[in-house]
Amino acid sequence: MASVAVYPGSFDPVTNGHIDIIERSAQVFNKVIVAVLHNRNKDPLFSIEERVLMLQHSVADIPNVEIDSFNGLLIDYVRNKNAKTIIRGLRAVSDFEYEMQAASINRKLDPEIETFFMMTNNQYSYLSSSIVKEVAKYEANVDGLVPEYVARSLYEKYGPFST
Ligand code: COD
Repeated sequence: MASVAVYPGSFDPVTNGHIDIIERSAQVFNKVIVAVLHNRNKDPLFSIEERVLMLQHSVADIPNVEIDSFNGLLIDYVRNKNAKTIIRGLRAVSDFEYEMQAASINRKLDPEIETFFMMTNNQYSYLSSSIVKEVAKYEANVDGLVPEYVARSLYEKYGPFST
């Protein structure tokens, strides 16, 4: 049976930390679906279409990765995709509390679906979408933090990088 895993997130925008998790999980699972949450309550910088497009550009060379978006409960989406695994990345202890809560509620909702945690690559342990937006907002250089296409998209939102 082919193993299908879902890597869910906001990806506002996708960073090199996310890309690292996607690349490594694509080596473990037959298929990885990166699922972008269409969250109407939050106020994202990038629209759902922009976030999906940035991901598509960034992982176009990995054949077993698919980009999608979802609404509602993650567990329903995962079940509908016939996936058995949710992938999450862990950076620091501060991630643990939220991740444990989420994994526990998802397990309660469907005990057949497991959450797999992947430790961040040390070089990306400080990296988050929020940090990247903060840096870009003040027109500092985001090279090495995000894929090239994402850097260009940030440039379009915030203006040229001056450092
Ligand atoms: N290195 C490694 N991993 C990283 C890095 C990095 N530098 N940066 C981020 N990550 C990991 C995060 O820890 C996370 O696992 C993943 O990448 C995505 O991160 P974000 O910030 O883009 O996405 P989140 O954490 O905001 O996504 C939250 C969900 C959308 C998954 C969650 O809110 C959800 O499932 N919502 C649907 C409603 C639901 O089902 N709720 C119940 C369960 S919480």
